[in-house]
Amino acid sequence: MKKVSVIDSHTGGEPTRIVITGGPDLGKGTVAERLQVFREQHDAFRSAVVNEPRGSDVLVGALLVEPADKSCVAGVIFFNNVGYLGMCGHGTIGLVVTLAHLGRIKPGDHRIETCVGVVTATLHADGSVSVANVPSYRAVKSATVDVPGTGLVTGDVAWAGNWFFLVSDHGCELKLANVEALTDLTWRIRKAVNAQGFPEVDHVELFGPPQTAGAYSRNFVMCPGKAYDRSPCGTGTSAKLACLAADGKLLEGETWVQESIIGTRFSGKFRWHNRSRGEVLPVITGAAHVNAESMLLLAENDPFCWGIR
Ligand code: PYC
Repeated sequence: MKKVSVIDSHTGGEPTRIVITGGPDLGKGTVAERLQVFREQHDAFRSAVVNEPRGSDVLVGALLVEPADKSCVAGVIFFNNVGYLGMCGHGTIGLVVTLAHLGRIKPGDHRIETCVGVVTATLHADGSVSVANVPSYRAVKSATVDVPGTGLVTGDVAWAGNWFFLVSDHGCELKLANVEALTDLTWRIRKAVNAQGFPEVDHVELFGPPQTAGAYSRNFVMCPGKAYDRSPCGTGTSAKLACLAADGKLLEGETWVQESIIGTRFSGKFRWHNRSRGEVLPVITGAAHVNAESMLLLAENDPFCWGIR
């Protein structure tokens, strides 16, 4: 029987399960190199942690690893029901709150090595967390794709630690009662985008008017495993900032308040990283709450030990 200790948290309603002990040995190297070993040799472990019957499609997992960059407090590999994430904003906020819960960090700045680069997280005295994400940019403005059952849909393609297709002109109301229709639409958009030359796009993000005072916009974010993000999505909000910056609709240092489909919020700002290349450094702020400390038991005689896959 293998034992795996995990701490669960949620960030604006979106869950993160962090593997504290009992994870696979991924050898030495950078977090990006260890991701390769995880993916090629231990993918069943990913499924065991996040998939049913221990987890659910919405759960994002995070494996703590030794950082190769010794200026970092931790290395982390994020994963979900179908694979691996480059970066995860809500998950990084959950990680920082979890490390504070364990007494491993105090308020202040903490560098974290991810698969796509080092991010800096600031744990504030009030428990909220800001994450300075990897350089982010819009790769394509106004790409039009033909979506079966819908017709032409136009959106921007942006990188912010994951690849996003961002759509404002979709004609749907972004409310929880529409989740099934929104899931269906974004899933068809994702397929169409990937079939028409943007194979790297893993998340589709719809935008609409906010429903609470003080927010600037509401979003619905479809993740690669067909679960929608309950939070406003840290990398998705970073992608939005990159597009707003590229359009001159948000200036360096100005605040953007992004509301999720369930009404939770992140605030975001950016500073230019390389203006001529359109690259920004987004900073996303939100809060997370630890809600479980558990021991997962992996017994080989359990037919679903490695998850339902
Ligand atoms: O917050 O970046 C994020 C994220 C990605 C997928 C789910 N959440």
